Amino acid sequence: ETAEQHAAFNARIARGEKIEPGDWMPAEYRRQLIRMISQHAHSEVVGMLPEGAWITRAPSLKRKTILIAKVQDEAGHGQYLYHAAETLGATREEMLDALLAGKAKYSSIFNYPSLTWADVGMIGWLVDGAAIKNQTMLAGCSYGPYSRAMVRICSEETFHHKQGKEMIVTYAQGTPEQRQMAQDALNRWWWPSLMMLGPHDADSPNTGALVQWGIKLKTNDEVRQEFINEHVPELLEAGLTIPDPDLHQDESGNWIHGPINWDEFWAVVKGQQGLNRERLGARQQAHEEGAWVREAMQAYTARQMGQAAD
Ligand code: FAQ
Repeated sequence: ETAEQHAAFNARIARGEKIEPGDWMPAEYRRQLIRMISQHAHSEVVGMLPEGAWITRAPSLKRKTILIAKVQDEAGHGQYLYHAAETLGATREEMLDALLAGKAKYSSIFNYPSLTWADVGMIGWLVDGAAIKNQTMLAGCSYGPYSRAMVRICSEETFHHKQGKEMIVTYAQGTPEQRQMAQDALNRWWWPSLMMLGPHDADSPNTGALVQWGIKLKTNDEVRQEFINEHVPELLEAGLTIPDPDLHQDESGNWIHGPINWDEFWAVVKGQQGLNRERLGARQQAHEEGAWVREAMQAYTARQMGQAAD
């Protein structure tokens, strides 16, 4: 890598140009993108598990069809993202191996259990809400395939967000048991949703390089502030109590949260706390049970190629 190549690359970023798969890019830009996009893909796929667990127990046919569509969307998001990472030279096999071996990260949020039906609504409202804030920003990122995947994913997640909010607002105005269920779900998902947007900027080793290269257009704390400012008034309006005694609005209108338990965050990321083992076990089982599909596809491709050669 020469200084001239770096200068030309930085100039492209500064002009707001998209970097495309065949273009020259610094090895570190490629490495950072593969890291982020593959983690993101794994998150979408593992993210099917907490909600998928409730498909058979949905309270009505309407809610069940919505949930099936949502979980299926997450699988599709995983597909776009694995493809985006493949454009950078990562293979599907090495990414999946890294996930199943417990070497790859996926979002901390999916190591929390979904204990009641209200969790499905709360995941839609808060987790998709946080994901949309982060991904609307990433839709403007400098790497073309990732930014375009984000545009489509965000529009689908806007539907996920709305169905979750509609569900929770309905329960928050329902029977005392429903109100309690919605509040309990908020109590358990509020802090993990704040953590999901990553460590504070001062403790975020990757943010500097990512911002410099136009991969992240905002820092973790900036995105978290946007998420809080949008969601706090809506949750309060729904009649729910946010489980943070220190939460207050400052003079500029920002909602300021109390201290986040980062020890819990890191324990969950490292699999020392939460459902990491169960999540990876479920993925391992799905991978093994899908072996016949992969074999059938390979046999089909081999036969097609054989016919083409005839
Ligand atoms: N969980 O230096 P930073 C979704 C790691 S999709 C686990 O700040 P960065 C859709 C980080 O990897 C949700 N690990 O990192 C859905 C790094 O470790 P490394 C996923 C985390 O990359 C909804 C270390 O900490 N979205 O929810 C987490 O600059 C509903 C230091 O951190 C994406 O992946 C975490 N939460 O910023 C599906 C979006 N946070 O790799 C189903 C793309 C940080 O150096 C149902 N990713 N770490 O070993 C990003 O925007 C960024 O990667 C951040 C982290 C913002 C997540």
